[in-house]
Amino acid sequence: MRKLFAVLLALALPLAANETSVRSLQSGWASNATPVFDHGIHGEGQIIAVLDTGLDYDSCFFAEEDGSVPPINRTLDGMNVNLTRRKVVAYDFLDAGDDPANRAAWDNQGHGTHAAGAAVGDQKTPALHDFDDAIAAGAKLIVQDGGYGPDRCAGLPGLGCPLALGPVLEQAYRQGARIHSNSWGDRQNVSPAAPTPTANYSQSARDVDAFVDTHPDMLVVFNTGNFGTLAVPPPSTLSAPGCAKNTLQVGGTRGQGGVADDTLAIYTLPGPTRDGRIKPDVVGPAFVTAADSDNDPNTHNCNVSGQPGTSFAAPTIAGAAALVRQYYAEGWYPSGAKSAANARTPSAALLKATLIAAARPVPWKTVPNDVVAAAPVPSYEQGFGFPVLDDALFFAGDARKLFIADSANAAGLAAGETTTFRFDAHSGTPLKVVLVWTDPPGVVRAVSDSTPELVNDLDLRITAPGGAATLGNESLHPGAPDRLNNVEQAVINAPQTGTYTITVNAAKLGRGPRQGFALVVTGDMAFAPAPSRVRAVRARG
Ligand SMILES: [Ca+2]
Ligand SMILES: [Ca+2]
Ligand SMILES: [Ca+2]
Ligand SMILES: [Ca+2]
Repeated sequence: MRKLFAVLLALALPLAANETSVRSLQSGWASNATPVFDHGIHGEGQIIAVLDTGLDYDSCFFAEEDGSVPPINRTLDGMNVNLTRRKVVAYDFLDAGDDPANRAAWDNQGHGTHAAGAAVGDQKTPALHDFDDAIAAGAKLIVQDGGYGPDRCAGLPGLGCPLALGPVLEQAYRQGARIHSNSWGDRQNVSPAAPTPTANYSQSARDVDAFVDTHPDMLVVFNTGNFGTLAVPPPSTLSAPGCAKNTLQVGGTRGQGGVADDTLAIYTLPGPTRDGRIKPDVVGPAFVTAADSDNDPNTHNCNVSGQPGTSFAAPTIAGAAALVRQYYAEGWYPSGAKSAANARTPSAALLKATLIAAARPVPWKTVPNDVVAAAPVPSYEQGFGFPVLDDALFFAGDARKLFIADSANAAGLAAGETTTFRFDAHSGTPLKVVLVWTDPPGVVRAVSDSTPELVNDLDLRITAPGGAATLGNESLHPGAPDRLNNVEQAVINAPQTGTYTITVNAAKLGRGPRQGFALVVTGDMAFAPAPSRVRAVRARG
């Protein structure tokens, strides 16, 4: 099958790239609706940290009214933070070679300003969406400036390699970030002749998994990296540490100059990981028009640029995650109306599960000189698809409902235990279930070693009214449970009217005593109030 329309459309509308993103991420690529913005959710109360080449902080997308310099930290234990600022609440210089007195040292390259612009860039007020504003214009920003120095291990930012990520993530966490966006990784941005990334479980991948294991409310987002030439990239070429287990790794839709979110970009790097896990997790817009640097923080510039690359898909999805986080933090769940009584602190696993539950399969992909049908999801091209937030977030009056469970490890499952949820479903709306858990860190292994990295193995199962079972990610291994991933999805596209039973079973715990998890269920259903449970799982506040 071919699809030429998207290519023509892409060439016609390149300057509207971010305007397209803020709509497609809320209501889909065929819609102009902004149902999340319409409920006053633009990222307010959320802080995203962006670890990149720095920020041109006086750009109109980030600047304070008084033009003041952001609070600067020059050591990893620095806690100079000002939460009253509208945008940049802390600026952490991580590269000892950067001197804040040197104007060019703020964003040494431009990449960081564009990434931050894709996540949280905002002219004027967040309640008003201005042209080229980000999806999370209401969110605040912590800049972690890694400088810039190209190398073959971590192309962007130029922190050098290996990089001990734990203390860097810890700094952003202590300063208040609960979403951390990264557009860099092993062997990214090397020349086409150089080796591509290898989808391996590096020390830095283990660092991320260990950090989220001990800070389970920090969502760490990474891009896949890009193929350096306009050819179909080989399998298992996405980048570490983004391919760790507890990350949300983001591939890309669109292409050079395109805005078609129903079409995968040719350069987005595919999985699976070396141990066979599904990565990326989702895809996002990988051609973004947003704030751009002029390499001088004393110019009051307001320039934008359109740039291709999964580097800009990751912060865009980090912005979408900020909207999801605000939804839970403000207590929109379960009533669909804002309620302080229902406010909760979502785990990273819950944010990831919600974004995956919101994901629509992207039907097309770009190949040299053509657009062809994409593989069905979950796939190693696009993971679970492109998040459309209104598909998961329930607002009062919506036909499609939302049910969640979010349990910390202490309230989770012991080995062999099963939790059961029952739902009375109506036909006509797909029933989708996503299970995500923050898995203990794995073992650093060489590229040639495909030993599974999964430590704790939970299994998802849906049983239909007639008794037919659907297992997590079953299309990848028909009739068998998933033994590799800490993300499992099951979808009933045409449910019957009747009672569906969802179970989560702890098939194996490599590290106990218990494993928590997040479960997200969407569909036209009602929670059946008398579930039979081996052990109840409490929703955590
Ligand atoms: Ca810098
Ligand atoms: Ca604005
Ligand atoms: Ca400037
Ligand atoms: Ca499993």
